[in-house]
Order: sequence, then C-alpha cells, then structure tokens
Amino acid sequence: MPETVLDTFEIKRLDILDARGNADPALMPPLGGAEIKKMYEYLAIARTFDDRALSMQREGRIGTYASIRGQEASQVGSALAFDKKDLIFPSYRESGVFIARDYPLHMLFQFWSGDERGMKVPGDINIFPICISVSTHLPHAAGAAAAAVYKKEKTAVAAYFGDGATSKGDFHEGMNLAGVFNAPAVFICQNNQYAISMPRSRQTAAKTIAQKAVAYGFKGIQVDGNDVFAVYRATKEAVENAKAGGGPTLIECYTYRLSDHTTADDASRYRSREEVEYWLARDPIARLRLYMEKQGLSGGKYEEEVREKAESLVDDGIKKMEETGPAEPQDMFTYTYQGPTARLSAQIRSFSPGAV
Ligand SMILES: Cc1ncc(C[n+]2csc(CCOP(=O)(O)OP(=O)(O)O)c2C)c(N)n1
Repeated sequence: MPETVLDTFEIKRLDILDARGNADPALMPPLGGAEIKKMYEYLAIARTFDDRALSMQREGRIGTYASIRGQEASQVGSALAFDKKDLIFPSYRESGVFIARDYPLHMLFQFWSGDERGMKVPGDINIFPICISVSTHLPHAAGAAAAAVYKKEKTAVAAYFGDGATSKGDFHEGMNLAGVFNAPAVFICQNNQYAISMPRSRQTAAKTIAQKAVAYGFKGIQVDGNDVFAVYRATKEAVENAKAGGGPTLIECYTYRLSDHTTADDASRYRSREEVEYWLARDPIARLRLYMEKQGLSGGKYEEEVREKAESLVDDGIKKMEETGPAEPQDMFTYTYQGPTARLSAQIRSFSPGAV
C-alpha cells in the first residue's frame, strides 16, 4: 500500500523598496548604479509611451488601448531579469515588457492602431505576439518550456497575465503541465485588483494568487508589484531556479491599474476615488526616483535628460508609425500562424476571392 503523503506550505511576500524610497539593504538585489539607472530609464519610457498612447487614442490616431499605468515596475522589473534568449509570452497589457526588451516603439503603436505588422516580431527579440484572448497563451508557454527541457536548452519561458486570467481553464492547464514536466516556466501574474470591473475578491476565494502554485507542486511568491527591486529579485531567482532544473515559479505581482481597463472603459463607475488615491501614493516610478535621489544616482540634469530622451524616443515611434501607411485588411491574418489554416483561408477568400 502506498504511504499517505502530506505536505505543509507557506506563501512568502517580498518587499524591498517602500513608497518613501527606502530600500532594505539586506534584500537588495546586486544591481550597480548603471543598472538601476537603466531600469529607471525603461520605466520612464514605459510611462511616456503609455501617456502618449492614451492621448493618441483620444485623438483618433490609434484604436483601443490597454494602459499599464501603475504596473510599470511589475513589467520592467520582471522583464529585465530574463536573458535575451529567454522566451516571453505576453498578454495585451504588457507595453512595459516589450519596451524593456527594446521592441521597436513604432511597431507597438502599429499594433494598437490595428495594424498587425506591428506584431511581426523582429528575429532577435524573443517575445511572442500580444495575446488578446485571456490566458490562452499559458499552455503555449508551458509547452515551450517543456520543449526547452526536451531539447536540453537552458531557456526560461515567461507568461504574463492578470488576476482574471487565473479563473480560466487555460491557467490550470498551463500551470499543471509546467509542474508535471518540471518545465523552466515563470508565470507572472500582475494582480492589478480588477478584471475589467470584476474585483479580485470575486475572482477567487483564495487569500493570495501566489498560493495557487502549491496545488501544481511548485513555488509561489507574492511581491510588491510597485517595487521594482522586489519584482526583479523574485523574477531573477525564478529564472535561475528554472534554468538549474528547479522547475516553474508563480510570481504574484501585487499592484494596481491606475487607468481604466482600456480606453473603452470608465473605471470611475466601479471603484472609488479614495482607492485610486491610495495607490497613487504608491506609484512605482516615484519611489524609485526618491531612492535614486537618496543614493545620489540622479541630480543635476539627469531627470530632465531622461524625460527628454523618453519623449523623443516615443515621438520618433509615433512619427515612424504614421509614415508607414495603412495596412492591408488581410494583414490581420498574416502574422498569427506560419501559414493560414483552412478556416482562415476560407474567411480570406470570402472577402477577397482568389487571395489564398
Ligand atoms: C477568452 C477571453 N474572454 C474574455 C475576454 C474579454 N476580456 C478582455 S480583458 C478581460 C479581463 C481580464 O482581466 P485580467 O486577467 O485580470 O487582466 P487585466 O486586463 O486586468 O490586465 C476580459 C474578460 C477576452 N479577451 N478573452
């Protein structure tokens, strides 16, 4: 008779940098001044990109856009912890991840203006196209991670998703598959407290999202998602553990979406001003700025230079996107699969006979 096996579990939370810009030296990841500055510069580009994308949508120059305001540290901090050859599977709210991977900004703007050429990912950037359908990319990420084991490659694979995505079957399938195959997957859940208007409390009865990892046999950790150092450190450890054969990790970045769900939403209909103000006081970029001031890493013209550089990069991206010219309607079918499936071919023929 097999013995009964029981286990005990604990979910940890990692906080390093507080809202006043003080970092716990015992927990600080080993980052030099130049690396911290680089982090800050990516955060600044991400915020500028986001601001401009929102204005561009209001001006009718791009389509519906999903803002990342408030979630920049969760995105930039985690993305910088991966090596260039690691694979990333993003959802639609990951502009900061794309930016930290040096994705061409004009292509991001193209995507958000409905031009699928923007997701023709350059060969040297290991990121998959944006996945709009909630959590369907999680099994893909788990599969890619299992494939890395099979091919004996030292590659970690990231999947990014929201708290709402954890209610889908795909989340279970991806997590379960990754656990069973001991795959080098890092599941990064940005718990921004809402899935459109659905609060996190209606998403799961569990106290944390991180604890869901326990059921799949691997580590789960909650981090302050507005603390770029905590996010970076937890992700770096997960990546190293994955590559050393230690299997997957689920990281819950506890954060907040400061903007509407998308430009098609009005968040003031389902959340209070006090709640938003609580989170505004915990802004991820402002706290890194305070830290850098205290450490003597900024000062002089640094702030101004960072802002000017971010604005000029984003403006160049917009200019290049607008100069590219409109896409062909059938482009929307072109960049998803290696070649069109039979069903897609039939759809394309229905509006453009003889096209496929
Ligand atoms: C399969 C699927 N069902 C429904 C939707 C519509 N939808 C878009 S975003 C969203 C909420 C997702 O919330 P969450 O996973 O928490 O991510 P967030 O948008 O907060 O980043 C829903 C239901 C979708 N895109 N895909």
